[in-house]
Amino acid sequence: MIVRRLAETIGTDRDIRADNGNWVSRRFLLADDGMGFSFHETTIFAGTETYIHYRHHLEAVYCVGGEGELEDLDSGEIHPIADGTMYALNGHERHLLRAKADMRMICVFTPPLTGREDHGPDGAYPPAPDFDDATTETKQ
Ligand code: 9YT
Repeated sequence: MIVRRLAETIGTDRDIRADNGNWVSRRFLLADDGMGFSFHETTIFAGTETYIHYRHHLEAVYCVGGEGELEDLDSGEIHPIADGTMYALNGHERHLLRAKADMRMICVFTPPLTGREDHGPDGAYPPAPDFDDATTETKQ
């Protein structure tokens, strides 16, 4: 069994701040925990806009605080985000996250992040080389 508390992750290598200052993410579970997914609490800071495109991962996100919007750049749809909203990127959608108030997001990735990733200039993480799963197929 694994038990971790948010306070214990602060200041460790599981506590990641984006280079652009838009978000901070605490990675409770990573690939080497052996769960088959990774599990994060990410805060997207008020007033920021972040471009994201996870070419190699599927992600589900559940907002538990704050307010903002999600723009699906593939469909053009804009979705309000607030406490109680879940979205799942089941099609590697390119998207923008805009926060009006700090948004607390609980996130799950498959394949799991290893912990070394930062968003590249293309808004994606690199592929997970050791994870053999059809869901990792890329969309360029
Ligand atoms: C909201 C969102 O997409 N969070 C992703 C996780 C975070 N960017 C991280 O831990 O790198």
